Amino acid sequence: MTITEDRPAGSTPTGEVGKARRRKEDQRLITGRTRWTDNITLPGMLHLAMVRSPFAHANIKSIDTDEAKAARNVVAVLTGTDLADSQGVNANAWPITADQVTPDHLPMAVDRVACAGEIVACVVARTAAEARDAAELVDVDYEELPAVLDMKEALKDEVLAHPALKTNKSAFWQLDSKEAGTGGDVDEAIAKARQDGIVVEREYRQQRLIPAFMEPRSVVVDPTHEQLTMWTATQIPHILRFLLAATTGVSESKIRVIAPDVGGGFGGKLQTTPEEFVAFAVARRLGKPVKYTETRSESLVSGHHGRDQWQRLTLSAEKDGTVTGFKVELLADLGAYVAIMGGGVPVLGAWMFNSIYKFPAYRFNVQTILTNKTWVDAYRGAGRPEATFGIERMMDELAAELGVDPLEIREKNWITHEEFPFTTVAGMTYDTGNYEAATAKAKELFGYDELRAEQQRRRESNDPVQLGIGVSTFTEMCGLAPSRILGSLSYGAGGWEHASIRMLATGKVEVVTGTSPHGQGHETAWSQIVADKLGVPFEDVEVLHGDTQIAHKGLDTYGSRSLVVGGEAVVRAADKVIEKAKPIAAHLLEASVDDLEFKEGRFGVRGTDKGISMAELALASFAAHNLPDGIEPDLDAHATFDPDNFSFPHGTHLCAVEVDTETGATTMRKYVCVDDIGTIINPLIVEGQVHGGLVQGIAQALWEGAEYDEQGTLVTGSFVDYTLPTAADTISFVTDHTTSPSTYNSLGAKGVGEAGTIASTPAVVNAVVDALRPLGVADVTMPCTPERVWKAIQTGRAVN
Ligand code: MCN
Repeated sequence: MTITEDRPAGSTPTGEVGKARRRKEDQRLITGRTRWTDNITLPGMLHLAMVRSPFAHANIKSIDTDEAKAARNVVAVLTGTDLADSQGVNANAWPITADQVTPDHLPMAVDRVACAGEIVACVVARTAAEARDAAELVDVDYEELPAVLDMKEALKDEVLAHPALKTNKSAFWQLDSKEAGTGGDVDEAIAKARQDGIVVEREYRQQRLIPAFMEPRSVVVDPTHEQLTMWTATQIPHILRFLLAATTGVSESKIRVIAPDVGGGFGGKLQTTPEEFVAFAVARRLGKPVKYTETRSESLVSGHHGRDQWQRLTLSAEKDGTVTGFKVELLADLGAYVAIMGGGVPVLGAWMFNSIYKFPAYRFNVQTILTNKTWVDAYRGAGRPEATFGIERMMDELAAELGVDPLEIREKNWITHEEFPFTTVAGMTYDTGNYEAATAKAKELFGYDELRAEQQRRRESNDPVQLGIGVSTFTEMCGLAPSRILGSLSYGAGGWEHASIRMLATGKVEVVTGTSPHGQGHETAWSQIVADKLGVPFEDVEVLHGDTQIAHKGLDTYGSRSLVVGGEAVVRAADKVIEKAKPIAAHLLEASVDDLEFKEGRFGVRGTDKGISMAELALASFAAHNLPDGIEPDLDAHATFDPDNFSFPHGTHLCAVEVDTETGATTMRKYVCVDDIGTIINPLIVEGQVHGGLVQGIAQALWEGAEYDEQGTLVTGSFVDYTLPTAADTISFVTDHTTSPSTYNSLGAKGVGEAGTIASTPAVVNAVVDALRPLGVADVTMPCTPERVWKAIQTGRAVN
């Protein structure tokens, strides 16, 4: 898409919303003029290093800390036993069923470790290097225990990840359309299709991924004042403060959590981490500030992982391709512990596997499993990429079985634009969308018919380099949000967001948001919203965030929620500012409130040229010597927004790849995506979000994957083995939009932060499989490395 500084038709008079503003935060972020957590230095600050288990499962028989304690500049060496009464319990707060089996997750293990990388001791020294060196001297005597690493093996409960729990099964969760009254009987639909229709059954693997943000996780804790202050590279300062208080007994009012500028998260900083809890406990114990910054290897092994599912999928259809039922059975590996949203992430699939389609019967269930691997939680898209992958692979398989074009099968089954609002077979009501429009635009930009013709030519000439065309449509539920719905999904989670607007005496505006950006550009987008609402210059708006002392209420940033929930809270706070300013304006203009109109930052008296600006009103309110009786000298306003529903962006992605059938190498040829995210606040930010998301989704399809050996050691423990994409690996994307405004917020916006990741993985895998179909290949296991593609060609089946 070509992005211009012009505002689109229909945007507000001051024209900020819709403008491709460069991000105001970027100057400081990319010139190093900011303080990342690791740059923070406090007087007398000590440094922490962690001693981690090399074993996937072991009893800790003894820990000898003498040599480490005697090392140069070491102040303390502490074990889980030493911190037993003060370390808290890490984030087991949100189970998905009342009977979920949940192992206690102590930040530092006491007598047993359940995965490699778990912390067993920590060293506190005057410098980070000395702490790390001394950590090598801690001698831990382990008794190795049998480890269960494969989730299908774990189901048998023969080897237990946590023997005391007596099972590896954590929770079973099901949604059945017949039971819920949202659709028919899926078993009947499948049985009928076996008689006179078609049934497609497949099993897919969603490999384990590792969120790889640019800034490693880092935490500083200062206990030297009455209030404990924690700076941490987190996405969730507010949730973290709540969980620290709830599990350590320290009052919330005595804890201040600051997320300074944070260098990316992608869901990987959406955890309360053991390291944060250990740093908190150690600082309190020693009464001194402490800092811990992880190494990249530590990040890979013990930051949480994402995805990791087996999907058994059964799709039934009539012979003309009309789907009659869809059954989804998932196994989801939680790893060794239930992370904060670990149980909830796969459950999100319940509402997403049916995607943009009007299936008449549906059943989704998931069994979550404990194994002796690193714990799993949200990674960009969380639950929705997995679901989109499953259904979009199945739609392609159905098309292939029926010998029709994959777009035709989708068109036959999707919700048409006249049918909105539409309540799906999973019980979710989508408000707006236009799948036809997005697909038509994508087809045109892609040159679909021409590429199909080229594919045909190559097939006919037995070209060793085959062309594959991959289709993926998607919708997602984002803007994590409606507290009532989230409450039914997991015990305890809410989804509102808070904003305050402070009118300063000079007419400048401070916006305090409960969202906690870590690369998404909220300072810019929120400034655009407020500039338009209050009619003040964009440059006059300052956005404050990520400090629980300043933004005392908030639920932070994840789930592409910030704009549609937090941005709308900002809108509502601005509306309140205007309402508060109105009587003051009427008083100063000697007019009746009813005769005033507010336009482009000024209250005017209808039918006259008399008016007063927001800046003048801010000063008048500050001076306070000429206010109407009973009016407070204060224009500040607060708002909390909890929407009635999620937002449902959608889109159509088309991908062309060239697969060398002699080497198995895949090369991207063309990628087109047309997303519909309702009103766009800042097209430049959105473009960046889409590009980043696409690269992550494509990387899952082609390159990334966490692998363990038989002992439970992460063999992809560095970027040498864990293949992150670089700019050189991708091509120039063609992006565009259609617009179906959301009805669940006044901006009409839908979230975008995860869209690219959700749709791109199946688009690429569908393209790879499409290239190979004439060779008898119907699946390639992700990541589709040259080796796997080559083996699939040789064997005619997906090979791990
Ligand atoms: N936006 C817009 N118009 C829309 C929708 C969004 O202009 N219709 C803008 C918003 O104003 C915001 C940005 O796009 O500046 C993303 O908005 P939103 O979709 O609300 O997503 P969040 O801000 O809540 O960000 C979370 C999302 C998630 S879940 C992951 S994972 C992710 C992502 O954002 N991680 C990121 N994008 C990331 N980008 C960076 N640089 N780093 C990460 O870690």
